[in-house]
Order: sequence, then structure tokens, then C-alpha cells
Amino acid sequence: MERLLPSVCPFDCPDTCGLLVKVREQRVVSVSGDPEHPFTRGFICQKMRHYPERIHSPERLTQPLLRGGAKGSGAFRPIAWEEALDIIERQITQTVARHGAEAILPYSYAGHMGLVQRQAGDAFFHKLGASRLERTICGTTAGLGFSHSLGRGPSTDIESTVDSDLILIWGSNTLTTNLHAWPFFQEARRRGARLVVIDPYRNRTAQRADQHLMLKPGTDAALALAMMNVLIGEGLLDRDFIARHTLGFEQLAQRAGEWPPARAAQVCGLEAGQIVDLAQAYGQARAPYIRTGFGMARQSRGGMAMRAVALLPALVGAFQCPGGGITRTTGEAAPFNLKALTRPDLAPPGVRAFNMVQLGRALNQAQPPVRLLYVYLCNPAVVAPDSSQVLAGLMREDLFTVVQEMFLTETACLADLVLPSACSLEMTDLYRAYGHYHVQMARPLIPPPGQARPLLGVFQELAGRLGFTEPVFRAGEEEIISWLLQGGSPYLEGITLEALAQGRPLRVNAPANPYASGFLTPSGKVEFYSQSMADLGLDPLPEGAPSQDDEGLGRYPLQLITPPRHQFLNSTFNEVPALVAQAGPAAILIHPRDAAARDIADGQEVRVFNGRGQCLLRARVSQETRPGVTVAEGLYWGRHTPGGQGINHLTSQVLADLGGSCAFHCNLVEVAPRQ
Ligand SMILES: Nc1nc2c(c(=O)[nH]1)N[C@H]1C(S)=C(S)[C@@H](COP(=O)(O)OP(=O)(O)OC[C@H]3O[C@@H](n4cnc5c(=O)[nH]c(N)nc54)[C@H](O)[C@@H]3O)O[C@H]1N2
Ligand SMILES: Nc1nc2c(c(=O)[nH]1)N[C@H]1C(S)=C(S)[C@@H](COP(=O)(O)OP(=O)(O)OC[C@H]3O[C@@H](n4cnc5c(=O)[nH]c(N)nc54)[C@H](O)[C@@H]3O)O[C@H]1N2
Ligand SMILES: [Mo]
Repeated sequence: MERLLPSVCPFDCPDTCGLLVKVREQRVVSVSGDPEHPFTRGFICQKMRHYPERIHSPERLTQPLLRGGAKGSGAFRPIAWEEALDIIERQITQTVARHGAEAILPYSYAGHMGLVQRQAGDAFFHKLGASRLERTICGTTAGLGFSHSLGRGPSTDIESTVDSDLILIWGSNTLTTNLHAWPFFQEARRRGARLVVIDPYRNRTAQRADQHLMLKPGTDAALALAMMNVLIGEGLLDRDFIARHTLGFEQLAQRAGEWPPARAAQVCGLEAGQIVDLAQAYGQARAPYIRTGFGMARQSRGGMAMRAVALLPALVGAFQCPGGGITRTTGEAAPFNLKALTRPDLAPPGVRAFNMVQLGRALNQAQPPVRLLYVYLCNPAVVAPDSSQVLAGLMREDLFTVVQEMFLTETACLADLVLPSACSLEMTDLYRAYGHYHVQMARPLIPPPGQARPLLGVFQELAGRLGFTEPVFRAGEEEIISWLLQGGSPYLEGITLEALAQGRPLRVNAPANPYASGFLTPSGKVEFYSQSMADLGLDPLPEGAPSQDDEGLGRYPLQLITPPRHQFLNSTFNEVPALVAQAGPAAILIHPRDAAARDIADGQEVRVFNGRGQCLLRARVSQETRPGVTVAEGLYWGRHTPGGQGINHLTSQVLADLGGSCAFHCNLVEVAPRQ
């Protein structure tokens, strides 16, 4: 018998799609988009169409595996769960006894976004007194930069952009990373809106835009300041909004005065006229809208870039008009009571913390050393920067590594013990999105294969063995979800367990315009001048100096950005052969001028290198990037590249200016024909 059942896409993407899953005899036959989900609207991405292949893959892990040969040799032997849990329990108790609990480090991110399973280990590691992990790898720089200007909380609803007349997609590749926003932007275009992409290369979205401004990476703050210069100089301002809702306009005007378009044009690699045109269009639009991606924030001065861009809507009063505004994330419209699950109160005070971007340092330089690394929902051997450092750390003989995974990823290959995990269609969870306002609960539709288990049960079992007795170590998924709903946020009014249990998407109670009643900054206003930045010793005004890779300055001539490849989700889907084939060989885009200067022909294998490492890639000589800028899309597993080394061999552990994220798109490299 065949059934069509609702579920939710578990991956780290703003769209968090509502799915319809066709199940026949405990196997998933197909996955499609829920036509009744207001944001999914009946279609899904290329990746998720391959989800049945992924979860029923012959490569899926079904048993615990214990290392049977040299570290990294890939030799494992299957063992029973009891034995696996015995080993972990013994490793934990011995490590704590000999070195203290801070010698243990959990390392997890967002392989699965369900709120229960994603956070399932937190209370356990807190109670244990393990070192804390600062989960900064993705959005903290973007988040802080934005909130210093506009405050915390949700930003503009993408569904409202159908009423915009000018859409700027600024450092986001909508057609790859936020696909379901596209129909809303297209609807706006049908009604007359112009769509402009601001991005260092001609990505999929730029190819379909009305205009593409191909700026140099890391120069967005200069561009934003020059736009302000024009808006102020030409009086294209909403003076009433500025007077009532902003702080520090006079100081901002002075700073923007330092950035005439000609100066910014030099920095950004654009024509002054292009900047003037963009500013005038923005100032004259009825309801201008900006979709900021993370791209501009994955730069050494990325927090400042995000802050500068986020100030533009206030100058023209864009928040006042339906369709206008700015979107960074909508996630904060669903402020679930996560602490009930993560229990930060269980952690002893003063425990040391590691920034996850600097895993290489944590494993190689921390004193006292990390002795036990517990990885789940993350693939640091591929996704973390400065891979040679990360891999050297994972190869340490005196490090015991546990990896809870669905596949033998490159991180799992370096583990001592691998635990097989259930996937989203095999467990209960609650999902919120960072690109829309709908929350949804999913229940198991099929059993996990073999002995694979959900994360929550594994951590609870370990907690039981260590004698932890708090209710969080016993509660089931649904009970935990009921705790997450407590917290009294007006946004969650009407979101009950009973309502969620229907399995349908529910819209949170967020206002259509989240800025209608002010801004969640310290002053309650848009802060052109930020006292909290001054208090941190930072420039209180937006500042236009470009980002740069200080480690490579003067040594390597080409900039390298490393955005996602369409067929992969970070490093996920490298385990689906059809998607690897569609993604094609791992490649680097290089401008014809730079290629000619290096005797590089299209299709040739090249060596890309800097002081941090190297990788071998296929050259794609193309005008889709600008002179001086190279682009390597995607997180290919190292084993899917000719040299066995992925792109993060070239990226740096140096933290961005605010919030401690990684400057993944801020690299200097050299490219040479492969000898
Ligand atoms: N298919 C697919 N979808 C995904 C992902 C994936 O891996 N694959 N990843 C998911 C995750 S975890 C996240 S966080 C989001 C990220 O999605 P986005 O918000 O789109 O962020 P990025 O993909 O990092 O970069 C977006 C664009 O920024 C550009 N960029 C790089 N440097 C600069 C700069 O200095 N200035 C400007 N203006 N642009 C710059 C890049 O060229 C790229 O086109 O996507 C999610 N969606
Ligand atoms: N160079 C470069 N590096 C980047 C980026 C970039 O743009 N450029 N993007 C960065 C960003 S934005 C992010 S968010 C990080 C993401 O980094 P990660 O969070 O590590 O992302 P993934 O590689 O998608 O997922 C990690 C693993 O989770 C596993 N997984 C999926 N579902 C489940 C499950 O239900 N149970 C278990 N146990 N495992 C599961 C997958 O098999 C996968 O191996 O990468 C960052 N790395
Ligand atoms: Mo991310």
C-alpha cells in the first residue's frame, strides 16, 4: 500500500520546505514539495528530489563501527551498541578522571535542523562540564553586524516582497541557496519591479537578474557608504522617518561625506556612474527591498559590511511601505524556549570555550589538550577552515574521536568510533525556518535502517549510564517539544502541541512588518551611530575599508571566494552519486586575463595554493568572474577532487571582525598549471 505523508526538509537552508513523502512498504519512493505550504508552494530543489536515494543508500551506516586499523585507514569493524556505549562511557570517565571534563569537546552544527535532535547533546555536555563549543561557523558575524544597526528579532517577510518595486539581492545566490524566494521576486517583477544582484561573480541568480553589479569581494561597506553619500547629497531621504526612528544621522552624513562615488568605485572595482544610478534607483523607489545573504559577511570585515548595508532602508524610509525593507533572517520570529532542552544552567561556571572556526587550533594547540572529540551533525574535515590543521588534529593518536553520522564522511573516516544515525524521516522533530514564518512538526514515517538511532536517545542513554537524573535526560521528543512552546512569546500564541501534531505548517504570529513598532536596538531606533559598538572599542559609525586576507597579503595575487555548489548542501549530498555527477568536477572559475597570464587553458587541471595549503581543481576560464577574482563553488568531499583535498585547505582560521564567524570568502591564492 502506498501512502502520501507530510514531513519537513531537515537541511540548513532558509526555505525549510514542507514535504509530501510517498511511502511504500517502509521505503520512501519519492519526495515532493507540499503545494499547500505557503512558502514551498509545491516544488523542491534538485537535491531533495534525490532524498530517497540518500536515505536508502547502500552506503548508509547501519551499525556502530570501531576503528580496526591505523587512524584514517578507513578500516572499521562492526560492533554492538552495548559495546559501543561501554567504550564511550569508559572513555568519558577515564578522560574526566585523568584530565578533567574540559578535555572533552563536543563538535556539532546543522547537519539536521530539527530543534530537538540538533540540540540533543547540549544538556549532556553541559552537565558533564565539557569544554563549550561556540557555534559560530555560519551566521554570527552577519547577525551581529545586522543587529548593531537594526536590532535583533525577525526581519522583513519574503512573502511580502511581491509589492516591492526594486529588489536588491546583495551577497545571496537566491536560485541556489534560497530557491523558494524566487517566485515571490518573480511576482514582484511581473508587477514591474527591477531586480539587481550585487555579487563578485555571475552566479545563477545574477544570470537571471535585470542588472548585475560585479563588485570586488569584501567591498560592500564602501559601496553602501557611497550610496548613502548620493542619497544624502541628492536629498533622496525620508526625513520624517529619520527624525523619528534613527539615531546619529548627522554623524552618519559626515562619514558618508568621506565616500563620494568615485572613491568607492576605485575600492569596489565599479564605475562611479553605476553607484550613482543604483543609489538614485534605491532612493526613488516606492518600496525598495534588500535580500542580504551571508556572502558579504564571510569576509574579514564582514560584520561591518552587513551593518552598513542594513542602514540603507532607514535613510529612505523603506520599512514604511509594504514590499520594502530588508531580510536577513526570519528565524527569530519563532523564539522557542530552547533552554528547557539545552540547559545551560547545568554547566559549571567558567568552563573554557572554543570557537568552532578554530578547530585546527583547538586540536593542535589547546592547553590542556582536547582528548575526546564528540562530533555529530557536522563534517569538520570538510566544512571547517584550514583543513590541514583540522586533519592533523583528527589524526592525533592521543585523541579519541566519536562521530555520530549517516555516512562514512571524511570526518567519520578519521574517527575511533562511528555511531549510525537515524534521518529526518525516521524521527520526531520540530522545525522553524530562517527564510519564512512557518513552523512544522514531523513524525517518523519509516523505521531507521539496521541499528541506526536518533541522537536524542543516544545522549539520553549515555546520560543514564553516567547517573544524570534531570528530566531532560528522560523526556521523549513530544514532551520536549511541549517545553519548547512554553516561554510566553506573543509570536508563538496559538502554536500548541495539538495544533502541531496535525503535521501541517503553522504560521507564527509575527507582524507582517516586524519594524512597525520600532527596533530591538538598545535605543529602540535604527542606530546610524552605535554606542554599543563604541563600547566594544569599535568604530561606532559604518566604516568602508575593504576586507582582506592579511595572511596572504603581498604573497598571493588572486582573491578566492568559496560559495556553495548548486547540487550540494554544504558537504551533504556528496554521498549521492547522481548529484556528484551533476555537480561535475570540482572547478575554479578564473578570468581569461588571469588564465592567459598563467598559461592556463579552459578545462585544464590546476594547482590552487597559498600559505595554508593547496588543492587541485579543474580550471574554468570564464568572464563570469572578474579579473583578480577566482571562484570555487562547493564543498566537495576531498575524495571527489583530483588531489584529495577540498577547498577548505585554502581558507583561514582568522575570525571575522564581529561575532567570530569564518571569512570563508576572503582568501588570497595563486593558481598554476598542474605540473
Ligand atoms: N544549494 C545550497 N543551498 C544552500 C547551501 C548550500 O551549501 N547549497 N548552504 C545553506 C547555508 S548553511 C547557508 S548559511 C546559506 C548561505 O547562502 P547565502 O546567503 O547565499 O550565502 P553564501 O552562499 O555564502 O554567498 C552568497 C553569495 O555571496 C557572494 N559573495 C561572496 N563574497 C561576497 C562579498 O564580499 N560581497 C558580496 N556582495 N557578495 C559576496 C557569493 O559569490 C555568493 O554568490 O545557504 C543555504 N542554502
Ligand atoms: N569554504 C567554505 N566552507 C564552508 C562554507 C562555505 O560557504 N565555504 N559554508 C559554511 C556554512 S554556512 C556552514 S552552515 C557549515 C556547515 O557545516 P555542517 O553543519 O557540517 O554541514 P553539512 O556538511 O551539511 O552536514 C554535516 C553532516 O551532517 C550529517 N547529517 C545530516 N542529517 C543527519 C542526521 O539526521 N543525523 C546525523 N547524525 N547526521 C546527519 C550529514 O551526513 C553531514 O555529513 O559549513 C561551512 N563551511
Ligand atoms: Mo550556513
